[in-house]
Amino acid sequence: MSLVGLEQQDLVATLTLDNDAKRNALSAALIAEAITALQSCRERGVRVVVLRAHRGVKVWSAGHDVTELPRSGRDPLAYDDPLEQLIRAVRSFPAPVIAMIEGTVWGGAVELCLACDIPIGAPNVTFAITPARIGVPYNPAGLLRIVNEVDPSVVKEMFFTARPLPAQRALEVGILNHVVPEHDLERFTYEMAADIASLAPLSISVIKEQLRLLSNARPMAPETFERIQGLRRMVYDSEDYREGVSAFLEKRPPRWTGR
Ligand code: LCV
Repeated sequence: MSLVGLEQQDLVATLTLDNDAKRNALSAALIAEAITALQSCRERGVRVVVLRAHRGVKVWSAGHDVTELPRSGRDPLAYDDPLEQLIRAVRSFPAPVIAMIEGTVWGGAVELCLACDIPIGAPNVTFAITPARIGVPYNPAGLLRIVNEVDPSVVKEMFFTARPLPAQRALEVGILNHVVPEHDLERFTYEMAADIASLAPLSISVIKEQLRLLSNARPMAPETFERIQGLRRMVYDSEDYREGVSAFLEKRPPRWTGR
Protein backbone atom coordinates (compact mmCIF):
# COMPACT_ATOMS: atom_id res chain seq x y z
CA MET A 1 0.00 0.00 0.00
CA SER A 2 1.35 3.42 -0.89
CA LEU A 3 1.41 5.81 2.07
CA VAL A 4 2.90 8.80 0.21
CA GLY A 5 1.87 9.98 -3.25
CA LEU A 6 4.41 11.57 -5.60
CA GLU A 7 3.45 13.69 -8.60
CA GLN A 8 5.41 16.11 -10.70
CA GLN A 9 4.27 19.06 -12.81
CA ASP A 10 7.07 20.81 -14.67
CA LEU A 11 9.81 21.38 -12.07
CA VAL A 12 7.49 21.20 -9.04
CA ALA A 13 6.90 17.90 -7.23
CA THR A 14 4.12 17.16 -4.75
CA LEU A 15 4.43 14.62 -1.93
CA THR A 16 1.03 13.77 -0.46
CA LEU A 17 0.68 12.04 2.91
CA ASP A 18 -1.83 9.29 2.17
CA ASN A 19 -2.86 7.42 5.31
CA ASP A 20 -5.94 9.26 6.52
CA ALA A 21 -7.19 6.14 8.37
CA LYS A 22 -4.24 6.50 10.78
CA ARG A 23 -4.35 10.30 10.59
CA ASN A 24 -1.06 10.31 8.65
CA ALA A 25 0.85 9.12 11.72
CA LEU A 26 4.53 9.16 10.84
CA SER A 27 5.22 5.43 10.83
CA ALA A 28 8.55 3.99 9.71
CA ALA A 29 6.86 2.72 6.52
CA LEU A 30 5.36 6.12 5.63
CA ILE A 31 8.65 7.86 6.33
CA ALA A 32 10.63 5.37 4.24
CA GLU A 33 8.34 6.17 1.30
CA ALA A 34 8.70 9.92 1.86
CA ILE A 35 12.50 9.64 1.93
CA THR A 36 12.51 7.52 -1.24
CA ALA A 37 10.23 10.08 -2.93
CA LEU A 38 12.57 12.92 -1.95
CA GLN A 39 15.51 10.96 -3.32
CA SER A 40 13.67 10.51 -6.59
CA CYS A 41 12.91 14.28 -6.69
CA ARG A 42 16.59 14.98 -6.13
CA GLU A 43 17.60 12.67 -9.01
CA ARG A 44 15.06 14.32 -11.31
CA GLY A 45 16.36 17.83 -10.51
CA VAL A 46 13.05 18.99 -9.04
CA ARG A 47 13.24 22.70 -8.11
CA VAL A 48 10.48 22.82 -5.44
CA VAL A 49 8.69 20.16 -3.40
CA VAL A 50 5.23 20.72 -1.92
CA LEU A 51 4.56 18.47 1.09
CA ARG A 52 0.84 18.14 1.77
CA ALA A 53 -2.02 15.92 2.90
CA HIS A 54 -5.24 15.31 0.96
CA ARG A 55 -7.47 18.30 0.34
CA GLY A 56 -9.90 18.85 3.22
CA VAL A 57 -8.27 16.55 5.82
CA LYS A 58 -9.09 17.27 9.45
CA VAL A 59 -5.68 15.97 10.62
CA TRP A 60 -2.59 16.88 8.55
CA SER A 61 -0.53 14.45 10.64
CA ALA A 62 -0.89 12.91 14.13
CA GLY A 63 2.89 12.90 14.62
CA HIS A 64 5.04 9.92 15.55
CA ASP A 65 3.38 6.57 15.23
CA VAL A 66 2.99 5.92 18.95
CA THR A 67 2.62 2.18 18.37
CA GLU A 68 6.23 2.20 17.13
CA LEU A 69 7.73 4.03 20.12
CA PRO A 70 10.03 1.77 22.21
CA ARG A 71 8.22 0.60 25.35
CA SER A 72 10.87 1.78 27.85
CA GLY A 73 14.57 2.04 28.60
CA ARG A 74 15.41 3.11 25.04
CA ASP A 75 15.71 6.57 23.59
CA PRO A 76 12.44 7.17 21.69
CA LEU A 77 13.80 9.98 19.51
CA ALA A 78 17.35 8.81 18.77
CA TYR A 79 19.51 10.05 15.90
CA ASP A 80 18.41 7.20 13.62
CA ASP A 81 14.71 7.55 14.47
CA PRO A 82 12.79 7.54 11.15
CA LEU A 83 11.35 11.03 11.72
CA GLU A 84 14.81 12.39 12.45
CA GLN A 85 15.95 10.87 9.16
CA LEU A 86 13.06 12.50 7.30
CA ILE A 87 13.70 15.88 8.93
CA ARG A 88 17.34 15.69 7.86
CA ALA A 89 16.30 14.69 4.32
CA VAL A 90 13.95 17.71 4.09
CA ARG A 91 16.49 20.13 5.53
CA SER A 92 19.28 18.90 3.27
CA PHE A 93 17.08 18.59 0.16
CA PRO A 94 18.83 20.80 -2.41
CA ALA A 95 15.75 22.89 -3.23
CA PRO A 96 12.97 24.50 -1.18
CA VAL A 97 10.30 22.32 0.42
CA ILE A 98 6.97 24.06 0.98
CA ALA A 99 4.63 22.60 3.61
CA MET A 100 1.01 23.13 2.55
CA ILE A 101 -1.00 22.46 5.69
CA GLU A 102 -4.69 21.95 6.39
CA GLY A 103 -6.09 20.60 9.67
CA THR A 104 -4.36 19.72 12.90
CA VAL A 105 -0.66 18.94 13.33
CA TRP A 106 0.63 16.94 16.31
CA GLY A 107 3.93 16.12 17.98
CA GLY A 108 6.73 15.23 15.62
CA ALA A 109 4.69 16.46 12.66
CA VAL A 110 5.07 20.02 13.99
CA GLU A 111 8.80 19.60 13.62
CA LEU A 112 8.34 18.22 10.14
CA CYS A 113 6.43 21.40 9.20
CA LEU A 114 9.15 23.54 10.77
CA ALA A 115 11.82 21.60 8.86
CA CYS A 116 10.14 22.66 5.64
CA ASP A 117 11.46 25.90 4.23
CA ILE A 118 8.12 27.67 3.76
CA PRO A 119 5.12 26.54 5.82
CA ILE A 120 1.78 27.79 4.48
CA GLY A 121 -1.43 26.99 6.36
CA ALA A 122 -5.19 27.19 6.09
CA PRO A 123 -7.12 29.00 8.85
CA ASN A 124 -8.12 25.65 10.41
CA VAL A 125 -4.52 24.64 11.08
CA THR A 126 -3.37 24.04 14.66
CA PHE A 127 0.01 22.91 15.99
CA ALA A 128 0.36 20.91 19.21
CA ILE A 129 3.74 19.92 20.66
CA THR A 130 2.94 16.85 22.70
CA PRO A 131 5.73 14.98 24.53
CA ALA A 132 4.10 15.79 27.89
CA ARG A 133 0.92 14.00 26.73
CA ILE A 134 2.89 10.77 26.39
CA GLY A 135 5.67 11.28 28.95
CA VAL A 136 8.56 11.29 26.47
CA PRO A 137 11.74 13.38 26.65
CA TYR A 138 12.58 15.53 23.64
CA ASN A 139 15.81 15.34 21.67
CA PRO A 140 18.26 18.28 21.84
CA ALA A 141 18.46 18.55 18.04
CA GLY A 142 14.69 18.96 17.90
CA LEU A 143 14.62 21.47 20.76
CA LEU A 144 17.32 23.53 19.07
CA ARG A 145 15.52 23.44 15.74
CA ILE A 146 12.32 24.66 17.40
CA VAL A 147 13.91 27.49 19.43
CA ASN A 148 15.77 28.57 16.31
CA GLU A 149 12.38 29.23 14.70
CA VAL A 150 10.07 30.25 17.55
CA ASP A 151 10.30 32.56 20.54
CA PRO A 152 11.49 30.45 23.56
CA SER A 153 8.60 31.57 25.80
CA VAL A 154 6.10 30.42 23.16
CA VAL A 155 8.03 27.16 22.77
CA LYS A 156 7.83 26.61 26.54
CA GLU A 157 4.08 27.25 26.60
CA MET A 158 3.59 24.78 23.74
CA PHE A 159 5.71 22.06 25.43
CA PHE A 160 4.25 22.63 28.91
CA THR A 161 0.57 22.78 27.92
CA ALA A 162 0.51 20.56 24.78
CA ARG A 163 -2.34 22.84 23.67
CA PRO A 164 -2.98 23.28 19.96
CA LEU A 165 -1.76 26.69 18.80
CA PRO A 166 -4.22 28.22 16.29
CA ALA A 167 -3.14 29.27 12.79
CA GLN A 168 -3.28 33.01 13.41
CA ARG A 169 -1.05 32.72 16.48
CA ALA A 170 1.28 30.37 14.57
CA LEU A 171 1.57 33.09 11.94
CA GLU A 172 2.40 35.72 14.56
CA VAL A 173 5.14 33.61 16.17
CA GLY A 174 6.74 32.54 12.90
CA ILE A 175 5.63 28.91 12.65
CA LEU A 176 3.61 29.72 9.53
CA ASN A 177 4.68 32.11 6.77
CA HIS A 178 1.12 32.63 5.49
CA VAL A 179 -2.46 31.79 6.43
CA VAL A 180 -4.56 31.40 3.30
CA PRO A 181 -8.28 30.47 3.07
CA GLU A 182 -8.83 26.79 2.18
CA HIS A 183 -10.34 27.60 -1.22
CA ASP A 184 -7.24 29.61 -2.22
CA LEU A 185 -4.53 27.50 -0.57
CA GLU A 186 -3.51 25.45 -3.61
CA ARG A 187 -3.43 28.43 -5.99
CA PHE A 188 -1.36 30.47 -3.53
CA THR A 189 1.08 27.63 -2.83
CA TYR A 190 1.62 26.52 -6.41
CA GLU A 191 2.04 30.10 -7.63
CA MET A 192 4.81 30.55 -5.08
CA ALA A 193 6.33 27.21 -6.12
CA ALA A 194 6.30 28.29 -9.78
CA ASP A 195 8.00 31.58 -8.89
CA ILE A 196 10.74 29.74 -6.99
CA ALA A 197 11.16 27.24 -9.84
CA SER A 198 11.72 30.11 -12.29
CA LEU A 199 14.67 31.52 -10.29
CA ALA A 200 18.35 30.51 -10.21
CA PRO A 201 18.41 27.00 -8.67
CA LEU A 202 22.06 26.94 -7.63
CA SER A 203 21.76 30.24 -5.79
CA ILE A 204 18.69 29.04 -3.90
CA SER A 205 20.15 25.63 -3.14
CA VAL A 206 23.40 27.06 -1.77
CA ILE A 207 21.61 29.68 0.37
CA LYS A 208 19.38 26.94 1.81
CA GLU A 209 22.44 24.85 2.74
CA GLN A 210 24.28 27.87 4.18
CA LEU A 211 21.28 28.72 6.37
CA ARG A 212 21.09 25.10 7.56
CA LEU A 213 24.77 25.02 8.47
CA LEU A 214 24.61 28.41 10.20
CA SER A 215 21.53 27.41 12.24
CA ASN A 216 23.57 24.52 13.74
CA ALA A 217 26.70 26.61 14.33
CA ARG A 218 26.76 26.56 18.12
CA PRO A 219 29.74 25.19 20.06
CA MET A 220 28.85 22.94 23.01
CA ALA A 221 31.09 21.55 25.76
CA PRO A 222 31.11 17.73 25.90
CA GLU A 223 29.97 17.89 29.56
CA THR A 224 26.93 19.90 28.51
CA PHE A 225 26.06 17.33 25.87
CA GLU A 226 26.41 14.49 28.36
CA ARG A 227 24.24 16.33 30.90
CA ILE A 228 21.52 16.77 28.27
CA GLN A 229 21.71 13.06 27.39
CA GLY A 230 21.49 12.16 31.09
CA LEU A 231 18.39 14.33 31.54
CA ARG A 232 16.62 12.62 28.63
CA ARG A 233 17.52 9.18 29.98
CA MET A 234 15.77 10.07 33.27
CA VAL A 235 12.54 10.43 31.27
CA TYR A 236 12.71 7.50 28.89
CA ASP A 237 13.70 5.17 31.77
CA SER A 238 10.76 6.41 33.86
CA GLU A 239 7.46 4.84 34.94
CA ASP A 240 5.71 7.84 33.40
CA TYR A 241 7.08 7.07 29.94
CA ARG A 242 5.88 3.44 30.17
CA GLU A 243 2.52 4.69 31.43
CA GLY A 244 2.15 7.34 28.70
CA VAL A 245 2.71 4.91 25.83
CA SER A 246 0.55 2.20 27.47
CA ALA A 247 -2.30 4.67 28.08
CA PHE A 248 -2.25 5.77 24.42
CA LEU A 249 -2.35 2.17 23.20
CA GLU A 250 -5.13 1.28 25.66
CA LYS A 251 -7.07 4.47 24.72
CA ARG A 252 -7.33 5.69 28.33
CA PRO A 253 -6.07 8.76 30.20
CA PRO A 254 -2.57 8.32 31.70
CA ARG A 255 -1.94 8.28 35.48
CA TRP A 256 1.23 10.31 36.09
CA THR A 257 3.40 9.76 39.17
CA GLY A 258 6.41 11.86 38.22
CA ARG A 259 8.68 8.80 38.65
C1 LCV B 1 -0.40 5.90 15.96
C2 LCV B 1 -2.42 6.91 15.69
C3 LCV B 1 -1.87 8.15 16.04
C4 LCV B 1 -0.49 8.20 16.36
N1 LCV B 1 0.20 7.06 16.30
O1 LCV B 1 -9.02 9.89 15.19
O2 LCV B 1 6.57 14.88 19.68
S1 LCV B 1 6.23 13.82 20.64
O3 LCV B 1 7.26 13.70 21.68
O4 LCV B 1 4.89 14.02 21.22
C5 LCV B 1 6.21 12.29 19.70
C6 LCV B 1 6.46 11.08 20.50
C7 LCV B 1 4.90 12.25 18.93
O5 LCV B 1 4.83 12.81 17.85
O6 LCV B 1 3.87 11.57 19.49
C8 LCV B 1 2.58 11.60 18.83
C9 LCV B 1 1.85 12.83 19.18
N2 LCV B 1 0.51 12.82 18.64
C10 LCV B 1 -0.61 12.94 19.37
O7 LCV B 1 -0.56 13.09 20.60
C11 LCV B 1 -1.94 12.79 18.65
C12 LCV B 1 -2.52 11.44 18.86
N3 LCV B 1 -3.79 11.30 18.14
C13 LCV B 1 -4.92 11.90 18.53
O8 LCV B 1 -4.98 12.58 19.57
C14 LCV B 1 -6.13 11.72 17.66
O9 LCV B 1 -5.92 10.56 16.83
C15 LCV B 1 -6.40 12.92 16.73
C16 LCV B 1 -6.90 14.13 17.57
C17 LCV B 1 -5.16 13.35 15.94
C18 LCV B 1 -7.50 12.56 15.71
O10 LCV B 1 -8.63 12.10 16.38
P1 LCV B 1 -9.74 11.28 15.58
O11 LCV B 1 -10.87 11.05 16.54
O12 LCV B 1 -10.01 11.97 14.28
P2 LCV B 1 -8.71 8.62 16.11
O13 LCV B 1 -8.13 9.02 17.40
O14 LCV B 1 -9.90 7.71 16.14
O15 LCV B 1 -7.53 7.92 15.29
C19 LCV B 1 -7.78 7.17 14.10
C20 LCV B 1 -6.77 6.03 14.07
O16 LCV B 1 -5.47 6.58 13.96
C21 LCV B 1 -4.65 6.10 15.02
C22 LCV B 1 -5.63 5.80 16.15
O17 LCV B 1 -5.06 4.90 17.10
C23 LCV B 1 -6.78 5.21 15.36
O18 LCV B 1 -6.45 3.90 15.02
P3 LCV B 1 -7.60 2.74 15.00
O19 LCV B 1 -8.60 3.18 13.95
O20 LCV B 1 -6.86 1.49 14.62
O21 LCV B 1 -8.17 2.75 16.39
N4 LCV B 1 -3.72 7.12 15.44
C24 LCV B 1 -3.96 8.43 15.63
N5 LCV B 1 -2.85 9.08 16.01
N6 LCV B 1 0.13 9.33 16.70
N7 LCV B 1 -1.69 5.80 15.65
